[in-house]
Amino acid sequence: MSDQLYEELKRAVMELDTSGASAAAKKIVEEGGDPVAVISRSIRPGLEAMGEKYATGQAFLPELMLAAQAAEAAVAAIEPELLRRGAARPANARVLLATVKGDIHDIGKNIVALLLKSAGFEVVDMGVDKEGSAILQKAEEVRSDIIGLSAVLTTTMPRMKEIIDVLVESGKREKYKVIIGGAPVNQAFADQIGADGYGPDAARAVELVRKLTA
Ligand code: B1M
Repeated sequence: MSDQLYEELKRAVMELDTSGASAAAKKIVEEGGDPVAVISRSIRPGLEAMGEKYATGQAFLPELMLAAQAAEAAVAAIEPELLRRGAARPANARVLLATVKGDIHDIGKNIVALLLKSAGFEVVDMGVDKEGSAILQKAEEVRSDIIGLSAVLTTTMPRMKEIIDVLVESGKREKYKVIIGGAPVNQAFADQIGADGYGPDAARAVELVRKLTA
């Protein structure tokens, strides 16, 4: 697999080219490329570069939205291959995922959901902008083993701590493993708020879930 196709996909995301991004992603997997590398080598760097342009005033919100659409089209193009790879594996634990209240970023969380499913886990994805109380209610309802929280804004990181605090106060902390992720989150923050783990990217989030449910 040539590096050129990964570059082409990254460029398509940065050029807000939805059909080009979809076509490049599809081509990579058709030519035997690793769908996980599509995320780490093309989609994430492409969006990060757009975020940098946004932060420095070289791109504006509409462009971010279009880049997100191009990224989503690329993810959709690799989804069948990712799920096919995991199809033979049985589900061995249930993971509840949500982006916390005040945050509508979901591309990273959706990739985590996809990779978890591909690894054989059952995923209940609540979506974005979710209140802690709703997340905890859902965890009870679906009897999840893991609660996975995503936050991409620095301003929404404190919602993660609030959720863990409620678990502690209600005597339910031992019932669930709580994992966190998202660009501004790190291991030190996970330790500080008492999370059971932190996933720097989707592939390592899957490893973490495997370890916690072994
Ligand atoms: Co927004 N945005 N955005 N945005 N956006 C960022 C996050 C920002 C860093 C851009 C910048 O300024 N450089 C900045 C935040 C600054 C800060 O927090 N200090 C920002 C801002 C400011 C905003 C708005 C406030 C802009 C505005 O309205 N003025 C607004 C906020 C809306 C809200 O949430 N309330 C906003 C809106 C948007 C869009 C809607 C346009 C769009 C989101 C579309 C969508 O998600 N459907 C968007 C986008 C696309 C971005 C950037 C460019 C890309 C985010 C992304 O998808 N990355 C982002 C810049 C950046 O990240 N550098 C930016 C790719 C994705 C694959 O990576 O999400 O990190 P990531 O996920 C990774 C890992 O983190 C990990 O695995 C994933 C895959 O490897 N991971 C987990 C994620 N969740 C996990 C959970 C786990 C484990 C691992 O366990 C449960």
